[in-house]
Amino acid sequence: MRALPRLALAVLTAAATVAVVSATADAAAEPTPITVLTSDFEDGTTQGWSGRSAETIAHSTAVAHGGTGSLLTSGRTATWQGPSLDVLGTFEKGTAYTVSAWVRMSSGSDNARLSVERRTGGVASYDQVVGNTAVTSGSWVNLTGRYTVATDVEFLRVYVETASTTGDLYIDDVTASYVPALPIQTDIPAVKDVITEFPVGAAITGAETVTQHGQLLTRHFDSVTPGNALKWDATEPTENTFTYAQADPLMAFAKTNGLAVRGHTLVWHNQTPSWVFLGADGQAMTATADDKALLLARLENHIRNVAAHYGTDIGVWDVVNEVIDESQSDGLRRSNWYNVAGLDYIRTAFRVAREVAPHAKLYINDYNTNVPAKRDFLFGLVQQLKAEGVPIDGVGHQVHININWPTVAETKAMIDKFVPLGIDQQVTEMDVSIYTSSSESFPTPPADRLLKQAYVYRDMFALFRQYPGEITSVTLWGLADDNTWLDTYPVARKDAPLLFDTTLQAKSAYWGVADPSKIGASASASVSPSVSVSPSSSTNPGTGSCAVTYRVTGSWPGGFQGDVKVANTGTTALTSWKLAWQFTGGQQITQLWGGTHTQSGAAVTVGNASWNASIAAGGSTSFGFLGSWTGTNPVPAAFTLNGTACSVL
Ligand code: 9MR
Repeated sequence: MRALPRLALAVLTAAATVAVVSATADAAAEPTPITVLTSDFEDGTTQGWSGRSAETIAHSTAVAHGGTGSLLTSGRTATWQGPSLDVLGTFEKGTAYTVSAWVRMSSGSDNARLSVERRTGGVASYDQVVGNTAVTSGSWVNLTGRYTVATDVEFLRVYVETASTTGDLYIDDVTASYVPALPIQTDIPAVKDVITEFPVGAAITGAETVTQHGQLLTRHFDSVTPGNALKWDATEPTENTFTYAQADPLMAFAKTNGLAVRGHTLVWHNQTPSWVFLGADGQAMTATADDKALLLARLENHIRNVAAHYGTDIGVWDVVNEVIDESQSDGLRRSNWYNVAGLDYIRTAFRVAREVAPHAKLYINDYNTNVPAKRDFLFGLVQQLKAEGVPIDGVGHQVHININWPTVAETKAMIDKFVPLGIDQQVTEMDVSIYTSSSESFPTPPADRLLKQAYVYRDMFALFRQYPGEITSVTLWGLADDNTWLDTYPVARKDAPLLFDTTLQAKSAYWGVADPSKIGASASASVSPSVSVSPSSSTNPGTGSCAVTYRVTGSWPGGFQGDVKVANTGTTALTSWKLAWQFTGGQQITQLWGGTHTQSGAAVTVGNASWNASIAAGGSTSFGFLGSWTGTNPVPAAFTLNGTACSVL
């Protein structure tokens, strides 16, 4: 691997409480990162790495991922022991770092993890940057994930550990880098101001509460759902030991900023520690009376503690999550919960939640509720339980969808189905994948997919707004495309399912929600939209003065990414625009979004897309592009907008 410059980090923000982790598969899809840490072990030293305990850390030339050197850890006596590096002075609070390490066993095989230990006030927390990944002695395996320190810390170390064995392991070519965040746009409407029929929310981790992310969140959203922090594994990792280290800072942020909170989730088959399902004899529970009684007692204890801890601060609870499986003849998921306790786990969960949180709306939440078979099983279950007196207040539709699926009509049928039950409905986890199959993968979201996605958001929100009496909130499963679970599910690839892009700027999807007139009067989402509209060639009477900001946001051998902001500094609105410049280094645009382009030799002309044709006086718009270059990549010196020279910022 080529050596990367070691850059000193200017500022360490001294505070932190929660660190946030999310795996990403494709950091390369982002603009060029700034590298803050490189350990290539090519200088014969351990480059500051040490053990976490008494294990031995040594430079090695036995194997290497790149060059001739690597780092060997031997003498491990526990799986959590491994090579670790102090990053307290390197990682800045609120910045999302992509951390990458190559790992290899000396012999045998295991699963390796990339983790971070952080301490606040002397209390240690352990965050997983990359989860268990199979490693062997035969080849190097890359672990890459994203990590944001979101609260104050006095200790911060990144380390590699294993899942089961204590064999010797090598690491090499460890890097950490970040993409500088852009300021959020303050000249666009707030989603929460546009959508007045119901509150609009976003799922968050600590990373969404700091710096520009926190600003974007509070500017556009009415409510938040902690994406993982309230789940069982986070709140009761061992029996009757309750920890709120992840959730408390998020709750405090919500309170300070007047955000409502959806509590997610009290009962689920995932992210539930294995001890929950072990009987008194330490064996896996079965459907015996004793095991059932113990399981329901644990469930009751869990809900009493977690729901009581937050009291009235949580106005809605997803009491049970994903209990339907339409492939079963009775439609009920064969989870450990069901296998041991039958439907009584659902009855108990709602009864106890109502007792502890009588103010809260209690929800049954599920995905694919648009699928008729699943929808109908869910309907039947809610109907039955309500008839029994189980206090279910609402049905949560997750709405994890994609640009081609489902149709608006099927989604409407989903909502209509539950109306006769007289219960509330909420959209709880909406996102719109740009992919339509597991075999697709794009390094950069293609413009036509993003436009189609915008139409889906437009049409789905238009539908939801037709049900102001039934739909009582809509939550998106994330804030911006830099942090989405879809980057690793169903396969590792960069997805872009939300309203804001990886640099927190509004996408066409945002305009689909906030002002659909900006994305053109397309056909409905189920029909392929035209990608863009050629700019008008007529002269624009409104042309006045203009200012252009041209920025290279990423650069790599042979390629680069650019962002161009066009500001109308005149006094008259533009109704269409055409920006022209000369590339003097032989650069060639290969793909452009937010406009249409032509290039003839050095001469580039970019016209507006259909949705950003008008630029108000004092307003601005932006477009981005990918280009190729060789030799040098000089920034264009001059631009004209509709034929008039602009100032260059
Ligand atoms: O967003 C969550 C992700 O960070 C977790 O890794 C994942 C693991 O279970 O759970 C994700 O959230 C899920 C939610 O709790 C329930 N519906 C599906 C969501 C996406 O998987």
